Amino acid sequence: MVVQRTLVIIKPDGVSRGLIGEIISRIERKGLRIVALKMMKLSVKDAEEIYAVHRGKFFFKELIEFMTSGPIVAMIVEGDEAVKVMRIMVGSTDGRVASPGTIRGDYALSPSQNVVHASDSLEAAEREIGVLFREDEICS
Ligand code: 3AN
Repeated sequence: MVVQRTLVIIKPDGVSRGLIGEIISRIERKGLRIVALKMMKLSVKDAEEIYAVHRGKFFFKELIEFMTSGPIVAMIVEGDEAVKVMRIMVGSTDGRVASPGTIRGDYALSPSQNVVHASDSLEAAEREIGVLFREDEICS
C-alpha cells in the first residue's frame, strides 16, 4: 500500500451548482479519507501558483478569472495511491468527452468549467497542498 495525499478543489461551478455534497460523497464512498477541508475564495496569486505550469497558454487568463470568480472548496484527500485514484474518479479534462461514471463525465459539459481539480502527480500534489494549507490545518 502506498498512502499518498492529493489536493482536490471543487471549482466555482461545482460550488454554485450545489455539487459539494455529491463530490465529497463520492470521495468518501471510494474509501479515501479527507484530512483537511475548507471553503474559500482563491486569490489571483494562489490560483496562478496552482496553475503555474499553464502560464502562457491561451486559456490561462480565462482559467485564473474562472477559478477566482466565486468560492471553492479545497481539500486534502488521503489514501492508497490517492493521486492516481482521484484522477481516475475525476475523468478527462474536457467534460464533453469525459467517461460517464467520472465526476466530469457525469457533471461537466465544458473543457474549462469542469467542476473539479485534482493534482496530476505526487510532486504537484505536494506543491499545491503547500499553496493552500498550513501544516496545522491537516488532521492526520
Ligand atoms: P486537468 O484539470 O484535467 O489536469 P489541465 O491541468 O490540463 O487539466 O488544465 C487545467 C485546467 O485548465 C482545466 N481543469 C481546465 O479548467 C483548464 N483548461 C485546460 N485545457 C483547456 C482548454 N483547452 N480550454 C479551456 N480551458 C482549459
